Amino acid sequence: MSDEGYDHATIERRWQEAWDESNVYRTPDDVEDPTYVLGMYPYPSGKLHMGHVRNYTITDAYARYRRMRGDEVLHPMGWDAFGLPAENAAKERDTNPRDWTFDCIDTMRGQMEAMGFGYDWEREIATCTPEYYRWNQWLFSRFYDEGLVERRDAEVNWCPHCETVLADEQVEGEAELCWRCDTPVEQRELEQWFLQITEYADELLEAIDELEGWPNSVRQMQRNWIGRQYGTELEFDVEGYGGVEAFTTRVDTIFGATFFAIAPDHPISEELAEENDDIRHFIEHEADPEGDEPNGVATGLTATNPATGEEIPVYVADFVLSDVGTGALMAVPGHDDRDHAFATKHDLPIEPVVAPEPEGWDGETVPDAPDVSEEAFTEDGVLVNSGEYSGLDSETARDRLTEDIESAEKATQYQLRDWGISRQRYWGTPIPVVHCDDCGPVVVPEEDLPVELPEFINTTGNPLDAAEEWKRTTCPDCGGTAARETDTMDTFVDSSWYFLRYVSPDLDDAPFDLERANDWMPVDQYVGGIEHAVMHLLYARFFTKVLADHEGLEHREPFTNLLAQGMVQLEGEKMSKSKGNVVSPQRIVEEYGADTARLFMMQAAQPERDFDWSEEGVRSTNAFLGRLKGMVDDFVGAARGAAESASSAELRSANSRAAEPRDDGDEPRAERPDGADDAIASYVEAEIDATIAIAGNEYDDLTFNKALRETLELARTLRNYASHTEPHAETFERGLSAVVRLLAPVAPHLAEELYETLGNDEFVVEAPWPTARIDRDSVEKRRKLVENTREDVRQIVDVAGIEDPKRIDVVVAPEWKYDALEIAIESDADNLIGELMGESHIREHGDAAASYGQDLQAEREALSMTLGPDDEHAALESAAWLLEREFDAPVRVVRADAVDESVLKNAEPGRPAIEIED
Ligand code: ANZ
Ligand code: ZN
Repeated sequence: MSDEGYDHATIERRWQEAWDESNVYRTPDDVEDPTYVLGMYPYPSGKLHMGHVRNYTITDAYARYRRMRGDEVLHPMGWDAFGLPAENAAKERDTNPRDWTFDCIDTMRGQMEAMGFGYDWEREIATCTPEYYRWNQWLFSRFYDEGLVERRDAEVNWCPHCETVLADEQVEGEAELCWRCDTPVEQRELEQWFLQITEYADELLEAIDELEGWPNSVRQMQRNWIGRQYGTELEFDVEGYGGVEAFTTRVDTIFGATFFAIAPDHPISEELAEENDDIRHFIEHEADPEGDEPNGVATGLTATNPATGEEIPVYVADFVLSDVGTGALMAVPGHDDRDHAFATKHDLPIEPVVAPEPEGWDGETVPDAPDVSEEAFTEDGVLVNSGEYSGLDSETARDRLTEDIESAEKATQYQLRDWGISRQRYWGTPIPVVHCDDCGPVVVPEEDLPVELPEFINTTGNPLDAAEEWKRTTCPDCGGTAARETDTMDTFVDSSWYFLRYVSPDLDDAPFDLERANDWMPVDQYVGGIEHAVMHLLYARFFTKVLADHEGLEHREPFTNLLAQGMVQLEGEKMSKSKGNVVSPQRIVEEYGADTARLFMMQAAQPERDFDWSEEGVRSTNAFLGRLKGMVDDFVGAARGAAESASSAELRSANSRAAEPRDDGDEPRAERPDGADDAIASYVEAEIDATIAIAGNEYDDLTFNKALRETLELARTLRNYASHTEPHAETFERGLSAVVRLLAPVAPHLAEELYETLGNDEFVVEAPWPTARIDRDSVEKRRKLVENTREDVRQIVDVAGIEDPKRIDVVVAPEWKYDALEIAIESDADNLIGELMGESHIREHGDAAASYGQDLQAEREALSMTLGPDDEHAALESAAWLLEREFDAPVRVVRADAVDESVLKNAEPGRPAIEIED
């Protein structure tokens, strides 16, 4: 421990026990619509890392803040407890995933408690318990009943290392690596279970517009992921196959379609491959949909262009994807880059049929065709070489052609695919299906749920496949022999509704209490990593919509506000085990305490930003907390000593008032002692108000770093105050109490300790948030006024070369100028001066009024309201001592009526006149 540190271990343990005993974080079931604050639940890997600590400090600080503001708060925690690593760990350690997982959970729960996170542990959930996952199964069967589940053969991403199917989203980068183990992913054909999220594509897309509490980046990522496109579906006649459907967004280019292309796994390609060796070879060995170059092979067939009647060759090409559109396209090399590359390679014609719209185009003349031999022209423009359609703009041409071509219809395409949830792994929710020899796949009836996992078997393949006895069952429909489905669910199913389970974690006849969920949902503030921007958040939105449509949930979106927290880095790099640059939260907590770790993190950067871990920063945060404790201890010690010996009325009141919790709202302004200290005390009072006003605002926005900057600044002001003069006890105590409470959401243990030291006998977590006697806007105006005034004095002293000022007068502008300013801001009259002169109390100031009016007119766009003359006077008065100290001269703050007009000329609202006596 450093010299400046404090006994954090004792203090933190003490308050954790006290909170625990009083159950302060409990949210009773009968509470009405609590503020629901939620951090994305962790995978129980066994150790809390800094990313977790940051995530959960943000949610915890916000939850505590809302509590102090008087809200009921719901702040639960649980475990995303299924998943591959447990299975791998169990194999390595010769144990089973369940024991390993619960060991990890116990360790991590302990670490969370050591961090002082205030959770309602009675609502804890772990998704790997049958009590939880039975509801995954129940939801699966409800989705099935509603026609939202499908089983089909599908090409799947297969990780040969993990021996499992991966969702598209779990395949990373150009190199297509498994997100868990970085092994290159292969393709396999398997029977898979799908949840039909595409049924909700439109709503999932359109409702994004209303998610105003979400970061724009996440909203855009979801839009892109859904990828809705409007286009046209139309048929090309292929000899021997009849009309083959193609999808295009650019039917306006149809006159330039010089070949037709189908996907390698298009039914026609597969049929052709049976007889044609070249095609089979291409499909099996050459086709590479992810390759940089488009590859393909001619089929020898031709297709008829429905617009021109022309015969064009048909190719099997790997850049045509079977699950996009119809798996077939008309290729227009003149206007599409991939088609251009392909045509160049295969020596196919490249025709220009759209020209850039000429400048000042009359809407009719057909422009010259562009040269597309080297490069495609890919934008909209004006049609050329397109028969009767030449001279139309692209958009009009698309409408016309879609109408005129017989087989053409408007069509919408999505990038979004149905969600394949089958995983060939053990440690997940068994998909509640049995395969009957006679009936085929049958969903397990509700009364037979849960389908519990059998004991773990350590094998190389899927342990469920090896659990022979478990697999053998009877068909719920016909009673015949049947085998259980051995696939388990993608763990994203678990996290798609866990936020609903917290509402009623022990309920055993439904996944969640509907009435309470309707009252408590949606989550008011959700916090988690940006890596979940697409999958988790989209799936959770999907589930919420299905539950709204079929289970009576009255909310269609799960998360009102979302914060995507940035990364904790070390020397500019993400902390990660593989890079070996991990700072252990446990060590930091042991060495400096949880409060230091929390405060350092929240102070270091805005929650959304990445930031660099700094041991230096941690130490100085720790030193700050130590000094704060010293300051509170000293103050209370001195107050007690003074009260005992001298029974000073003022100090006695400081102590007795502190003994009972109070509401700052009706707190009397501290009586000021006489003399020079008077002004300083009132300045400090104003700073206390300013800090409370700003910090509260920043906490509302979750910009903890800014709230804390202000709070730490106030602590510094108090320390300076105490070293500069004998502080006015009541002011000083109010300041300390404010600092302690403003810090409480972030450094809760020390805040409890100090709040107690200050004589309170309630928990600071349940204390009222301090109230300011001024709003933030006024604070900022006041600060600006004081700053500008100090700067002006410096300038004058400098420019006039005054070495030793004898006296400084600060002259507040006359009231009529404030009125004139207000009129100038509010008026939209062209003739502002005329309007001002229409006011007799302004007009009576003659030339001065005219000249000020001209100033206002000149700056009219940039004007903003200042404080009123009385507030400006008070603000300057309370800051006068700052000037006195800086220039070592007496300072007078003077009202306009006390000086003559010549001095007043320079005094404006927000900018007092300054007179310096040399
Ligand atoms: C003709 C055309 C002309 C196209 C043109 C584009 C430009 P993007 O590119 O995102 O707008 N397409 C259709 N089905 C496809 C499939 N199964 N696999 C790969 N590509 C396919 O997507 C729409 C375009 O992608 C479609 O419009 C089609 O090419 C191609 F100057 O048709 B277009
Ligand atoms: Zn059967």
